[in-house]
Amino acid sequence: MTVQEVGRPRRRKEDTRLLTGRTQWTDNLSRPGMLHVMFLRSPMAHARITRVDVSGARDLPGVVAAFSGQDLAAEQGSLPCAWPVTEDVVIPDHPPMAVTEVRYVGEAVACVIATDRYRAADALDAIEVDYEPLPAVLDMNEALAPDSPKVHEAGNKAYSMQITSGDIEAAFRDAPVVVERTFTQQRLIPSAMEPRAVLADTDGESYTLWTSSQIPHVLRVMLAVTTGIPEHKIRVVAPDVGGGFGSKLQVTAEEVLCLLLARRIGRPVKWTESRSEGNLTVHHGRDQIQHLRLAADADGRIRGLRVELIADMGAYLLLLTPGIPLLGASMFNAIYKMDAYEFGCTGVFTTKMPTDAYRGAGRPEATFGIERMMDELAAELHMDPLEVRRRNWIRHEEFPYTTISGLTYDSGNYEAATERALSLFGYDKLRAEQADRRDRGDPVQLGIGVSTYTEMCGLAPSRLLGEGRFGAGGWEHGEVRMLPTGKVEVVTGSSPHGQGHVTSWSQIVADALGVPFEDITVLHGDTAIAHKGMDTYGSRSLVVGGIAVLKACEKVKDKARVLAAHLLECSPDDLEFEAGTFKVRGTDSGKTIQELAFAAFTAHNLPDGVEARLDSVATFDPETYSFPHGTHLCAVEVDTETGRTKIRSYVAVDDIGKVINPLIVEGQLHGGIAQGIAQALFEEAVYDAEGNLLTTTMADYLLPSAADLPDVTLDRTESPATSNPLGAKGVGEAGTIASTPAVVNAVVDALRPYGIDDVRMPCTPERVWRALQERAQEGERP
Ligand code: MCN
Repeated sequence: MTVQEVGRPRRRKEDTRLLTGRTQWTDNLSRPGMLHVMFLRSPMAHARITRVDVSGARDLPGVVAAFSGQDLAAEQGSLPCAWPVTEDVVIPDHPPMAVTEVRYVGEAVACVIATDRYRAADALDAIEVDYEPLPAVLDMNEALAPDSPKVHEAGNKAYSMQITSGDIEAAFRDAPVVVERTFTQQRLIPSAMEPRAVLADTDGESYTLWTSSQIPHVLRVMLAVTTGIPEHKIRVVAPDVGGGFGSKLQVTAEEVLCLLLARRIGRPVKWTESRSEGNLTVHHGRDQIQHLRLAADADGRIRGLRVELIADMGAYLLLLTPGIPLLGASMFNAIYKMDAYEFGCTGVFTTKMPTDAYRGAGRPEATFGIERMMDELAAELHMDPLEVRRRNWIRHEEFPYTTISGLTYDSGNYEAATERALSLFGYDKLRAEQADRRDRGDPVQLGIGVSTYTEMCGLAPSRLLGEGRFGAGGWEHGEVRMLPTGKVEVVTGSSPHGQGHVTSWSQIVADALGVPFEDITVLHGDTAIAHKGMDTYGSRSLVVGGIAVLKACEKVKDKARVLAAHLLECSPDDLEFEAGTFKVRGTDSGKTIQELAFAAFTAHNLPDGVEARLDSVATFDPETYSFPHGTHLCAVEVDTETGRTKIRSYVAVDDIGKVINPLIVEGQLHGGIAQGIAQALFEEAVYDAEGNLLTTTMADYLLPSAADLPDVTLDRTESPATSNPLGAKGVGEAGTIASTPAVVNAVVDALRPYGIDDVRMPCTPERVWRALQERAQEGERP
């Protein structure tokens, strides 16, 4: 009997190599004659460049070349923005190396190429740059004021847009309850384990770029468009990639520049960022001000929701910058029914590092907004936060359900996930303890936070992306090749960088073709091997890329059936396929798929018109997005004397439909939840009044360590997706999206008796302590 692979908690095939140092990180790669490039970066947030003199650097030992932005101006083009969200969005020119003006600290202004990176770094000191300072623009609201200094000639507004559904005026008119809050989504810095690194080489005619990227395929197209090098002359390789979390979903200045520099000097050029260089210049995430108003009836039923966002674009629009806040546009209404919804967003330029996709991209922000509002509504009505959610959520028998923002959720069961979470969490007991601590005036208060989230992932149907003015499609490509000896080679357009696709794709193929898991290899991340692809982001790889591979398997089986029928001298309809063998129904006669692969290879006896190959390709473009959901519950202890928050318990029950590999899924959730907790309690990118980033090191930018994080209790419920044949939903971002509001709701819940109804993220001990002191001065006591 063959074991079903899909659903098995297989250990990852990738890990033996990854954990024993036999990896191919970009920085490990070397090419004959390779040189190293280092960039001189602007120390000013905003300034005119009046002079750059690189001649002092050129004379230093080991230095091969040095260039200013002016030297590259004719060939460097402008970094692309592929999401012109509105007709009139302002997309400023964005030279990879600044030529006349710098607009954030860290922008490259010159570079040195030398025989090693240390000589290159030292030589940067010999470059002279004269700047004429211009005013920094840091605060989003101030940037929008008419008298604000301008980041770009066209002004500081990149775009604004509004969507309304239902009669929003009527929903708010005479509403018995209106809750209004302003939340800040602080700026975050993605911190992948592997810093960014690029190696470019050319033979004078064609180019190869090895880069720590999530998007080798998208990058190849964009490099061709940006540099004018013909697409067929560019090969992009993403070797082993040590995480990205959205930060490597980018066409970076350094990638474009390394390619151009290799062309200039005709030798391979490598750049690897230092951690502090990375904090300055990897694109940042979040950074929104959210103004929300929720109108409800006295029994807690939501009438309408108004959302007004101001989103910090930073100094330029990178690949997806303006679209990121809009990924949350259909998500603020979340799992709740309401009569009307209004969403408005203004994208603002400031003199800071541009923002772009960071795990969840737009959806964590939206989920935070609505889940915080649900708790505030509950507090206003003196109701249990779960009860107010129950009164508003879509009931399981109502699926498929088209929400007020126009998305149709295919399946879900919020009741089941919540019930399971409640029993694992011991909700009633914790509420009793909370009441007791409040009564006793315990300096350590207990807070309970709820997040009943959903999200929209699996990006995505090309048709819908087109309607949203996204610059590309959302299909994925898969290829399955039976080798002569019966082994299987899978080629995927997905580009894993920690998600374990090699393992989960092997599980899918093992079941589909009836071949052993060990007999399957998965190739990816090289445009010369995986010719087509749309890469990995938006928790899309399984529900788009995995399905493309499954579809390719189905086509391989169709071909194999024709060959089997020919060899077994029967009709294809008389064959049944089970556990890798085509059998003539009702007999013992059959052919294994491995035998058929060999028969296709020898080609001695093929039916007329059948080619000597057993392989196939498929492209999958789903009809809709993927809508995982779940209930996360968090209990915190907040020390009111020190402001310190300790997460006491955390329960996450997620519904991601059918699961391919439960072990990988657990890992995704653990990592995701850690990242969401990090936003709630730890991380923040801080700029000073002149626009200098203060959090350039890991001592200043506080990433939580394992010791700061709680044990997480995970469980699952299962509402299979109807949008793909596996019934699976995406999971890569779910934990991050769900957890931030669960934690902040818990902190606020602990502090509510002190008159506190919000703490700005990250809820550091200092912020909590200050909030308590302010309320104490106002006379608030529990
Ligand atoms: N999976 C499964 N069953 C499901 C859903 C998923 O077994 N029902 C498995 C998949 O087969 C895959 C993994 O879980 O092996 C993640 O699948 P998916 O949800 O499709 O997400 P992607 O593979 O597209 O990964 C992207 C997602 C995103 S958007 C970010 S950001 C993120 C994340 O993945 N960045 C990561 N997880 C990360 N994990 C690591 N280690 N490093 C990152 O940078």
